[in-house]
Amino acid sequence: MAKKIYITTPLYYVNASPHIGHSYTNVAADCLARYYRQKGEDVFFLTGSDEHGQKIAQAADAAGKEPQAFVDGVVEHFESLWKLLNISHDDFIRTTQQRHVDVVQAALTRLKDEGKLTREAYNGWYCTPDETFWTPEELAKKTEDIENPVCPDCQRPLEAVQEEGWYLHLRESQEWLVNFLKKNPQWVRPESRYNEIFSLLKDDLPKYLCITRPKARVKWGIPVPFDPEYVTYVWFDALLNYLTATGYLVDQQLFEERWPAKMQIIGKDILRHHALYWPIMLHALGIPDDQMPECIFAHGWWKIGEQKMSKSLGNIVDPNVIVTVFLKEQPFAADVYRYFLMREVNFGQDGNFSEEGIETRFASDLANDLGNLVNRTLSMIDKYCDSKIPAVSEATLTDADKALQQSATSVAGQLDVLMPRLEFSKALEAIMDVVSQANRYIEEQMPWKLSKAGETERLHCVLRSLAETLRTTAILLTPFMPSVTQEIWRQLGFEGSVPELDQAAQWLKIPDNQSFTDHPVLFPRPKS
Ligand code: ME8
Repeated sequence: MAKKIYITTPLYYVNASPHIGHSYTNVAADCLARYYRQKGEDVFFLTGSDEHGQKIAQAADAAGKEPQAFVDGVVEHFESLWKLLNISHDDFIRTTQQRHVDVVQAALTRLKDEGKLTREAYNGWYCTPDETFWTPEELAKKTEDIENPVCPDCQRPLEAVQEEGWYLHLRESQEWLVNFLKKNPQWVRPESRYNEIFSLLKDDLPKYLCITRPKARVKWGIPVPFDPEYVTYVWFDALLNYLTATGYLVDQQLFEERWPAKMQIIGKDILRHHALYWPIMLHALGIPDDQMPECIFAHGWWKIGEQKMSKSLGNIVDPNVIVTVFLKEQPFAADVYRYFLMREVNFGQDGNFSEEGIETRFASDLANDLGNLVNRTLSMIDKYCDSKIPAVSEATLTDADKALQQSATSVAGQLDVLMPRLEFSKALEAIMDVVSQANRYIEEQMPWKLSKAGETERLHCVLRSLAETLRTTAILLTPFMPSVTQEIWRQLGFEGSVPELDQAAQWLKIPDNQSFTDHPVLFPRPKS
């Protein structure tokens, strides 16, 4: 049985259309999934939509629609964006699907039967935009105005809640979680987020997590199977999706193939839910420590100016507009956008999003560096070698050729260190350094002079070294820009798909005299 590399993204609320923040997480997860596939691994990459809860019910109401019809409409915007951005997920889970409802209800029943749930009266506060409970004790630590408190996370007004419900013990598992985190210092990444969770655990956790909402107030949720007055709290419902998609409680063989998750990528806004509630839920469900997800990675925020971009602040940027309008002159607009997101900021840190930022990055890295290298190399082989990639003998390679070879062939090994750590920007930097080196090599070797001087053997060596650099670069860039690299592959005269990553550690692998045909410009400069 082949063990899968299981990668997840959050399930986005379908109360409104997706924005660049959502696309960021999915592009990152996609680059990771494609990297592992290109390493020959079996990957299971999951994304989806979070469709229950008060916030969705309110949005449906405002749109004058029934919740199910409303989410059915919004979810299409997410699915079409993932298509546009070439997101290669293996499954798209919707929390309203029957397969998920069944698992949530079975998990609730199991917890109840094992005495892990209690029915209690609750007195606290609720943030509907975040769908998050706050106890009076938690708020007292974080806010001065205890009469009219705002949400410590998003600063929006809280709603007082006094009702009965079903509760999962949190504090009972606190010691277990602290020990688990101590034993697994890589469990939350980056390190700053691990420290954040660890310091939260220095204080007592709330005694309980309320995992239900009374039907009298919130109808749109998964019915609690043993208590008809309640529906399931939307976060308890949504987090369980990561189990549903593995076949949990339904198909043991599938479950063993897919679970545990290798990498769960989220934004830092939902760290508490994933690094406190989620492991405690799994622990309560009897998932052993060595079957916990391997890593929760919480990335930073894209900001507009100094503000976080979010639906409620009304400063959202639509990725469809960036790709189809702002980058409309680009034949590989989605790849340009993907490159910008992954290169611009170190994954984990915040970044500022702007069209000028894309323009600058595009001009320097893609048009001037990569596009130029492909175009110059293939044009020179057209001119000097009749569009056939020249043969060379290894013995004739000079130190300069070998230096280029050495740089290009060593990047695959660097990726094996950087990609599992989600250091996307550094990985791209390492690849693009080779591209810059190759452009400098052209200036130094001056193939046009070699041609004029009739130094054919040396000319062939230089042009072949450049073509080999393109071959290697195409392989290395594939997780990030799958369409561009497939086109470079075609332009080099290859048939079929870009091969596995270990091929990027090899040199002189283009068949001698391989011919190619057209090579249109990959990154045309915008008409001003
Ligand atoms: O929280 N910058 O869904 P959501 C970067 N349904 N990433 C951002 C971002 C920004 N400005 N804004 C959003 C939910 N994101 C729950 C999740 S999971 C079981 C349930 C991304 O629609 C980032 O990944 O509010 C963040 O964690 C997620 O969108 C929140 O999406």
